[in-house]
Amino acid sequence: MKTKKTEIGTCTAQVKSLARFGTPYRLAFLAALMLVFAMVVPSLYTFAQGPRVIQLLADKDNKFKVPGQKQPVITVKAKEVIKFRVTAHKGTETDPKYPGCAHSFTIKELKSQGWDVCLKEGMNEFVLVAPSKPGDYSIECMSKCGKGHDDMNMKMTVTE
Ligand SMILES: [Cu+2]
Repeated sequence: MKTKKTEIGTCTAQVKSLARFGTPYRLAFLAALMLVFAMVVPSLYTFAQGPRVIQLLADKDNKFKVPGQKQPVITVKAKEVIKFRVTAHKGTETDPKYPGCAHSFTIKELKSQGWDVCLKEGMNEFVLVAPSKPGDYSIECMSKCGKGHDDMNMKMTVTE
């Protein structure tokens, strides 16, 4: 009995000293865990939500339009993943170089990165990644669509 009591006593003392010793580490661990959580949760949330959707109109008067805006200008973040939902309506001409396209959605310097999309009559949905270099870009229609085609463009501002 006597030995057991002593054992328990030693054990309790050990646990106590461990707890005292462990507290700052445990706090640091908890802080680190919270930090990781704070970093992971918003990105998970964004992931679950999917990319931002931008709706546009490539109209029959051969103009790009942003619903609710006077000027067709969009602002995106560098490297942002964007889901475009573009409704296209045919102009007066169709370009044999762009068969089946009412218009095109093109940024000349970013063609190799997918920024050259054929806009078919009706709804067009596609995902693109914004360039990494901030600045102003011009989205143009390259498919000759009739009167106004040469001026068929809109601005995309890329922020950091
Ligand atoms: Cu056009």
